[in-house]
Amino acid sequence: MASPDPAFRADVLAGLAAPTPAVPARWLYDRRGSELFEEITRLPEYYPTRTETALLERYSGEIAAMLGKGEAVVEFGSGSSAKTPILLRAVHPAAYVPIDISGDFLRDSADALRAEFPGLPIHPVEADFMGRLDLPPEIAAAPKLGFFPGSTIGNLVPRTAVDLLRAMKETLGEGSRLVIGMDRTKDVDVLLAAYDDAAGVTAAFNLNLLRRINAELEGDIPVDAFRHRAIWNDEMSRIEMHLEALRDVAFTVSGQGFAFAAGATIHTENSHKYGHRDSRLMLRAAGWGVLREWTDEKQWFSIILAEAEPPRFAP
Ligand code: AVJ
Repeated sequence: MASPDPAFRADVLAGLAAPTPAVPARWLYDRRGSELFEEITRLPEYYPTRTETALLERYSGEIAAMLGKGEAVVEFGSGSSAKTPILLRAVHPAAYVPIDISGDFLRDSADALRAEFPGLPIHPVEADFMGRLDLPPEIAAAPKLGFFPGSTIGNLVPRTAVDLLRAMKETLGEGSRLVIGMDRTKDVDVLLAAYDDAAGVTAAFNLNLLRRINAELEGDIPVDAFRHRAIWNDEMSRIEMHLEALRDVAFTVSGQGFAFAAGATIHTENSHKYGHRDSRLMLRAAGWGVLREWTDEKQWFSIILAEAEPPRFAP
């Protein structure tokens, strides 16, 4: 068994005891969780991945045409992204810098890209990109293009999203550009289906958190006493994933006792959805000016090209 991660334990124990029980979404993505998420991206109901991929295939030439030569592409949370090659083929960058907190993921995806793009210098950075970080000295002189696809920004509440966007600006520097994917507000039925699919893959993804707690934190949570719920929170403009107790249930995690009444929930993930003006406002709040936005026919997803604005006097 994997040795217990103290941060995981601290988040789970504090989160389950909180007045509104919640566990940070990043703990959903262990090996099994990441596999299940990959499966989610192929579901008929889950439109974001295929919509964004189609947008990149269609418009990465236009994106490239708006950039200079010799860009260093810096990808935040590169994971096992299939979208990266689409951008790299169009942009012909001078270097590629994948940043990820998981060294294993990082090395695997860097190896795959080295095979596909021989001659492209790749400088992986194993780091948490939530704060400002130092880029490899090899790309110091190159203009920077940040890449943050997948609507990953949607996981964060706006306050944290703005912190992250500002940190990205500090990492990349003034005058840099950013290509970011953001999921749009849309018909609630479409959203709910995407986060509560008929095959039950999203349910398995959510419930996997309880299995992970049991396995890694000496828990005895009866997993079958919980069910997956996807809720549209209109006030916050987000889909919320919860685990809802089906009956009164008591359990322990790392020796600490918890009780949930039937109907009580553990909040496990947010997926914020942004309107056209919402995304611009959030980017501007972090110092990014929008240069252009591309969306699909249904306006379900958008790809935005932004530029890090210099500090300036304004009325
Ligand atoms: C990885 C955060 C982009 O919010 O759509 C998908 C995660 N959770 N189905 C999203 C997710 C359940 C996904 N992101």
